[in-house]
Amino acid sequence: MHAETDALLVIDVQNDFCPGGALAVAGGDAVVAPINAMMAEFATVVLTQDWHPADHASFAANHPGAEPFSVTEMPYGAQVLWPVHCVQGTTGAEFHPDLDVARASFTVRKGANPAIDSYSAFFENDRETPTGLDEKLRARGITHLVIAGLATDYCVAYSALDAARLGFTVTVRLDACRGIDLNGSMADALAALVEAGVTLED
Ligand code: VGL
Ligand code: ZN
Repeated sequence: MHAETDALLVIDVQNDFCPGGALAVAGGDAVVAPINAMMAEFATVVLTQDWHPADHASFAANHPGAEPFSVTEMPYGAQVLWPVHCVQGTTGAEFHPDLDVARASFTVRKGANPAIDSYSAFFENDRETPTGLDEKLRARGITHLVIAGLATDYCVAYSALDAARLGFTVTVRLDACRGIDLNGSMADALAALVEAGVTLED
């Protein structure tokens, strides 16, 4: 069992990021078994859920002429335009059916503001609008986070970098993560995590 001050943060283990989903990550469903096993070791387990309205600005379909996986400039910086995914209330937005959601202390939904994407569990992509997760973890006395889920180079990495910036010690369990790897994003993310002092384990 981990210390009471440790929490497991499970990022976006949703149907649309698993094989057959709208933004499938190769081997995405392979994270479910190791994450379920890890859950038993933590008193605090937090799930995140990518939760977009259909008119979300991160969807290529909402930018006439734009191809999925192209990059556009938003007021808050560069934004990849994704295939439509994790639309609120759809099957694609649901957690993988084998994920042991009953073990969760609570769930953080993110990406609901149509004008701004939210990769991180802590902040929207402007890096300043908080989701409330920081306060909730502090209220429970959490100081260390173990992070796993999808996708390594987007929502897992952004969450881990923000957690480190907020003063948590952070471990990313790469064996329980899978990535998208768009234009070198995996190598960039791993380098940024190391630079931020995040421990990488597999
Ligand atoms: C994610 C792209 C778009 C993720 C979410 O969970 O990593 N990636 N929305
Ligand atoms: Zn998304």
